[in-house]
Amino acid sequence: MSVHYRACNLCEASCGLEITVTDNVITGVRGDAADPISQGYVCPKGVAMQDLHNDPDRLKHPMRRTAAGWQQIGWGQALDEVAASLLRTKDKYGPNSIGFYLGNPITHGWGPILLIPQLLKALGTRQRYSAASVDQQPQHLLSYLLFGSPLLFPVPDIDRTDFLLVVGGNPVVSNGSIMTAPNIKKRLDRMRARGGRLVVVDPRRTPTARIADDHLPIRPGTDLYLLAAMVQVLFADGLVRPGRAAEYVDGIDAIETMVVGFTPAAVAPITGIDADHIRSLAHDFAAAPRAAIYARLGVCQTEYGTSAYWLIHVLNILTGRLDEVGGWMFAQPAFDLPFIGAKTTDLVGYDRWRSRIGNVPEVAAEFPSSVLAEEILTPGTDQIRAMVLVAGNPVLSVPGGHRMDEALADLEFCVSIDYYLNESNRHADIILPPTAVLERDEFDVVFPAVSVRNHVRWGPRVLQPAPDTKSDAEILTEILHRVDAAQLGPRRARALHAARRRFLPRGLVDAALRSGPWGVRSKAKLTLKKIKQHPHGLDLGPLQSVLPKRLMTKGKRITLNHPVIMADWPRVLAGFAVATTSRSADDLLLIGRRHLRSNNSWMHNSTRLVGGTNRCTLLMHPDDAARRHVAEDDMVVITTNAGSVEAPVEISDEMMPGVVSLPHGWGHGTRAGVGWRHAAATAGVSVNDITDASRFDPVSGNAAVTALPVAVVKAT
Ligand SMILES: Nc1nc2c(c(=O)[nH]1)N[C@H]1C(S)=C(S)[C@@H](COP(=O)(O)OP(=O)(O)OC[C@H]3O[C@@H](n4cnc5c(=O)[nH]c(N)nc54)[C@H](O)[C@@H]3O)O[C@H]1N2
Ligand SMILES: Nc1nc2c(c(=O)[nH]1)N[C@H]1C(S)=C(S)[C@@H](COP(=O)(O)OP(=O)(O)OC[C@H]3O[C@@H](n4cnc5c(=O)[nH]c(N)nc54)[C@H](O)[C@@H]3O)O[C@H]1N2
Ligand code: SF4
Ligand SMILES: [Mo]
Repeated sequence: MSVHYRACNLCEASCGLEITVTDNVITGVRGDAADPISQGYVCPKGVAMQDLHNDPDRLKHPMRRTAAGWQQIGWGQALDEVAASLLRTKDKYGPNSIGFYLGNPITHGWGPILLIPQLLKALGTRQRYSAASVDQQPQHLLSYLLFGSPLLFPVPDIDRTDFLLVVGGNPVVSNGSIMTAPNIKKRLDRMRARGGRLVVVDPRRTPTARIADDHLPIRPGTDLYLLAAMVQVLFADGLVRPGRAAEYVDGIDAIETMVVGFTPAAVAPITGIDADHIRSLAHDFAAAPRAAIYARLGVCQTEYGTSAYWLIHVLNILTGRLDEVGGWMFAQPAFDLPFIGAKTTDLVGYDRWRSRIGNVPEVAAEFPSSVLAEEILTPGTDQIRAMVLVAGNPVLSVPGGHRMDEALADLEFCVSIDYYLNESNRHADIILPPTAVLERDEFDVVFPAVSVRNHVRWGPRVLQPAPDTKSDAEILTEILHRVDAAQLGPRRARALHAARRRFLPRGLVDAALRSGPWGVRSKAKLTLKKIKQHPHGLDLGPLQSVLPKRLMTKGKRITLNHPVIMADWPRVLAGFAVATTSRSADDLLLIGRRHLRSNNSWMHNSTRLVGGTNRCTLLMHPDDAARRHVAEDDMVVITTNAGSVEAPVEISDEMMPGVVSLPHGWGHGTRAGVGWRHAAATAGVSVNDITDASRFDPVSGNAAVTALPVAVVKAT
């Protein structure tokens, strides 16, 4: 038996794990008590990581789709065919006929993060799509507009704050997002134990709301108005005190006139939160010695995601929280992704080009996934004819699932790098399965950049991979090599290939660490070798003030009244003018939810995670159920302008009346030919079969999957 220490990479919390292995089989997983950041915490998914490694449905060999079904083929042949097909498409239709869809797990692997930009560049395509545009695209855009890098995110300094306002996030269940804070519940409990206050704004009384001092149920899709009213109160009541930020933030005064009409009295009937409560919330927030507002999906996944999330920054800045202890701070990662990403890729920018369908601006070199299906299906110049799917499942994850199905089936060529045969890559021509997480060395290049405490860890391989398997990094390197050989000639390609194999990802990470903020010229003197000597990871201490030095904007200044927001504001005002205050009892708004034992669409093959309370049900308030004569577990038909699905009802007063909730990532049994057998045998439907792909924030392109109008009737 051997014992290994390794961070979990299933979610952003990145908990340290202690993994015991006998004969190359995992025999136990628990939290690593010596991990300085997670201190022994582990959630059920971390424990279930062994199921992934033991799963008989996991793909281990390249596969090719033939008329007679899937056929196992060798790596050499598979990689040759992939490169040749991509190059053939490029020759025939031009570089923009090749599309990439990058799924959420790419952020959890150093291979994809460091190599995909190179493959995109080698193929010369701008057709880049990812899960980010169903998730956090407003946050990338605002980080670029305000701080100069789409990867430079402030996080709440929760270990030192006295007041945390959470808007549209459920970190006790999601374990935190764009905020790496393992064992968040304990951190929040500690905050409350030292006299701090937790306030949650959410249409549902979530597990996070349940431990809060104050839960404000809000009508979905109206956070923008609540936040604008809080800003209005700050100006009206003389509470604007930006502190040190006044030295490098421009445009604060201009905001007063923007929010002048958003009085608490005007927004109360729209949001469902009464005016006095809004006013006292603004006052309490401003008065707290240390405070931060944090927001996630409930704010981003709306038609006003960018302007709404901008108000999160505005509130933090106007009350002097930016870059202050206990406030809205920046991590300083040893591998400085916000800086390196800004300097070495084309991510820094906005609206440099637009999508062919919908004319939507690129954000950090990406188009919205909501238009991907139409980009594939609509004839014309730059129509996508080949797709590269990496660690993604857009059929279940992107609005308009049926149309995505049609689109992927219509391609001339599709390759997927994934170790499951999922709802999306069942349409692929070739699937290249990488080794799973514990079979590869790993260094987290992403999440220390959004950590609530600075840290760094090395993740050594825990299990020996089966012979003749490849990691994501090796697969991408091999495809690149073949593309280079065809485009640059064998000699240059060989030289590049040799350099990449020597340097990527390990050498690059070591070089970045040495020259980085904690590198050889700093007191920490970090190198990869030194980090490897600390199997539990290295604590680099609490967050430090870094502004204005760390800003990557021109002149290191923040333009708070940014022209992009000013240009969107007339739309915001127009929406406010027609925002409905009167609603019929038949109207319902649909929101999503996550379960502690879920992981988007892809851990439903683990028997220990699925079942019990982790089911695909429609949560509904008792009054709404009674009005529809619906009882617990009755099947109901849920209908939107895009279609209908059926699910059993779960009645609970944790829902706000008029709001229902259906989780995403389910419905594996509704499509033929998926490879995860337990998942396919599990009941459920895909909410993205009824979400509306035409509903997105036009500024960032982020899908508006929350606050979706639905009708619910008892199934006959
Ligand atoms: N309606 C609605 N839709 C949503 C959301 C919502 O709240 N509501 N949430 C959105 C959000 S936030 C996200 S992030 C997306 C997620 O959307 P996606 O990223 O498209 O989907 P996932 O379910 O994460 O699927 C991940 C795939 O990656 C594979 N995989 C896992 N690990 C690895 C690896 O190391 N290497 C490789 N090559 N493959 C791997 C898995 O087998 C799986 O097939 O869904 C979005 N869709
Ligand atoms: N267990 C588990 N953890 C996960 C994941 C998972 O699938 N399962 N997925 C990971 C991923 S990819 C991500 S992006 C993160 C997401 O992290 P979070 O954003 O914390 O996750 P959600 O549970 O989607 O939280 C969104 C909250 O917004 C609320 N909400 C919906 N609409 C509105 C609205 O209009 N206004 C307001 N104020 N609130 C609203 C919902 O009720 C929900 O509680 O979680 C990550 N962690
Ligand atoms: S919270 Fe769970 S899934 Fe997330 S990193 Fe920790 S153990 Fe893994
Ligand atoms: Mo996400």
